[in-house]
Amino acid sequence: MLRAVIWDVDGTIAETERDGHRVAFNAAFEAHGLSWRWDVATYGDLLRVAGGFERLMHDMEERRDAPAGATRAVLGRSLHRFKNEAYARIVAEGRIGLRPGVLRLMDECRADGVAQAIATTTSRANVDALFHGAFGAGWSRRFGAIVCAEDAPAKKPDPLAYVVALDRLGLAAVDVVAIEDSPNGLAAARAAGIATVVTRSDYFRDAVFAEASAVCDGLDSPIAWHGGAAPRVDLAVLRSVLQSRTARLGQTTSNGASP
Ligand code: XBP
Ligand code: MG
Repeated sequence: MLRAVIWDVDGTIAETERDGHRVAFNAAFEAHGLSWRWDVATYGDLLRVAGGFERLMHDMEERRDAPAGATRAVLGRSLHRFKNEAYARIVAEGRIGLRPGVLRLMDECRADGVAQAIATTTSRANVDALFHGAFGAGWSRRFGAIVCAEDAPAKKPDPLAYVVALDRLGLAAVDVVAIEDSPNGLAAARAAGIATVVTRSDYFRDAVFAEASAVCDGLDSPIAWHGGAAPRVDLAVLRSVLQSRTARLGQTTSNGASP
């Protein structure tokens, strides 16, 4: 039985990467007197590495003009801090909106008593900046658990963020659906045993999501899953996706009943 939806943030709730984090990283490079710039395609490749700081350190490994050793880590911290401040300004200016269908599905969950949680590799401050603009000052009341980088330092594809979210919700994986946009996010949710609906984000239009329970181009777009299809993703779709997966795996739900 569907008891909770666990949301990824970047790419899933909002298209934050290309015009948010990427632009903010470039502003950080410029402010530090560095000629480095990440164009749209380069940043897409770098998204293989989850976590902005980790992404930066990975990129510096390839650069001959990057400092080495402890100096590199200090520069990385400074750039990442600046990037997050710049990102907060970008979202505060209202330049990054919610993806279509997100608010509708969140409101459906709320109206139907389905809990919601966040499982993201980004920081609490970045989530706060984005959600404050999108949902208002009381945004955190929407969620039964909010798991950010500080709560789950092992980044996706590690399942930790999802494991912590399940623990805080007090729910078993079999009663939950995750919504993700990226291969790393899908791998994390699947490693935690959670059925996952992928809503492709701009950077992952062509990625392969073989482990997903269902894949769509957005929550307001058509979706098909084992045993069903619908013109958009609503709560009935999430319930059906979960039910079909549970039945196929021969699992029982947390109250012991067959689905
Ligand atoms: C997306 C990420 C994040 C952001 C940048 O994670 O990998 O690292 O790109 O944020 P998710 P930080 O889709 O799981 O939310 O710089 O704070 O890491
Ligand atoms: Mg994501």
